[in-house]
Amino acid sequence: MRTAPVAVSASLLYACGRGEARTSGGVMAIHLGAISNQQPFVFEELERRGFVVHKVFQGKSWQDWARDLAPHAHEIRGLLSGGMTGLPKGLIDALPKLEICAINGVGLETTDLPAAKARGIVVTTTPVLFDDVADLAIALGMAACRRIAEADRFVRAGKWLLGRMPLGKSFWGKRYGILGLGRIGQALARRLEGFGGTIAYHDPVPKSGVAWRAYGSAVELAASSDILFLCAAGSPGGGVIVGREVLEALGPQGVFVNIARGWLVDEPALVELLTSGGLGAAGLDVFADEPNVPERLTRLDNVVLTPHIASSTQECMRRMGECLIANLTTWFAEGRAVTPVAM
Ligand code: 8YV
Repeated sequence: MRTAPVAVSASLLYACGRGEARTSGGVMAIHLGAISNQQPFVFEELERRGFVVHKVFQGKSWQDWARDLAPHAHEIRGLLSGGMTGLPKGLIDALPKLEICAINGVGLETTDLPAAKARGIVVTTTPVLFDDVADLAIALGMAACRRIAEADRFVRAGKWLLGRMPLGKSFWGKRYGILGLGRIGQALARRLEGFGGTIAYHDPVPKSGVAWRAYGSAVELAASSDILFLCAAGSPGGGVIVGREVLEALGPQGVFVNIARGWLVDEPALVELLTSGGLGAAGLDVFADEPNVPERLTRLDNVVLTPHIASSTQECMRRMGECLIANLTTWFAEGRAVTPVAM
C-alpha cells in the first residue's frame, strides 16, 4: 500500500505530472535512490520531470548503498535498481519511506519479496526484454556450433593463409532442449521452430497449451538434447539447476548455452568438462561471479563468451528505461504501477 510522507493527493500529483508534490507550503521534490546505473536518458528524463535522484551505484553491496543513501534515508520514496542488484532486506530496513523499487530487468533473486510485501513496497520489473534475450541465445548456440568467435580469431591471426579451419557442427535440425519455459524460454522455442529440429523442455511448473515435449528432469532433457539452453529464472535461495550430471548427460557432442544466471550452473564442473572433452562446446553470457570469468574458460576455443549482454541492445535498453520511468511516474502520479511483480 502506498504511504505518503507528505500530505499530497494522487490527483494533484497527476495534475503536476512531474516528480514533485505540491503541498500547501509549496512544491516538494520526490527523492529517488539509484543503486544500479541506468542509460543516461533515464536519469535525464526523471530529473526533467522534477525527481531528485541520488546515485550511489558505485557501491557493491546493500551495506554500501545504505551508507551512501543514509543522508537522504528519510526522504527517499523510490529506488532504481537492476536485475542483479534487486532490493535486499537490509536496504528495505535502511529506507523507512520507500514505496516503490523499480528494477531495470527481470531478475528477482536478490529481491526480498516477502520483506517488501510486509512493508507495502511495490516492486516493478521491465518485462520487455524477452525477445532480445532469446535472440542472444540463438546467436550463442549458433556461434558455439559454427565456431564463429574462433573463426574470427583464426582470420585475424593470419592462420587462413596457412590452411583451413577445423569443421564446426550444424545448428539446424538438432534436438533443442530448453531448461525453464518462461517467457524467455518460449520466445526462444518459437525462434527454434524455424530451424527444423525438435524442441523439448523441462520446467518445474507444468505448462499447458504448448506443443513442445516436456521432460520430467533436467538430466532427462539433457540426455535427449544436442543443444541445451538454460533460460530458468533464479529464485532467492535456489540452488544449482545444471549440475555435473546434467552436463555429463549432454555429453561430448553436446552444446550448452546459458543466458540465465551463472550461479545456476556448477561452473567448476562446466570448465572441467569443456576442458577434458566431456562436453562439446558452450556459449555463455552469464557467470557465477560477474564480471569475473574463470581464467581457464578464456583459454578454451570451444567456448564463446559474452559479458552479460542479452538485453544490451539500443532498442531493448530504450524500452526497459521507458518502462522503468513509466512505473515511477505512474506510481507517484496515480498510486499504481504499470508492471508490478505479483506478491
Ligand atoms: C538486466 C538481467 O538487463 O533482467 C535481468 O535480470 O539479467 C539483465 O538482462 C541487467 O541485469 C541490468 O539490470
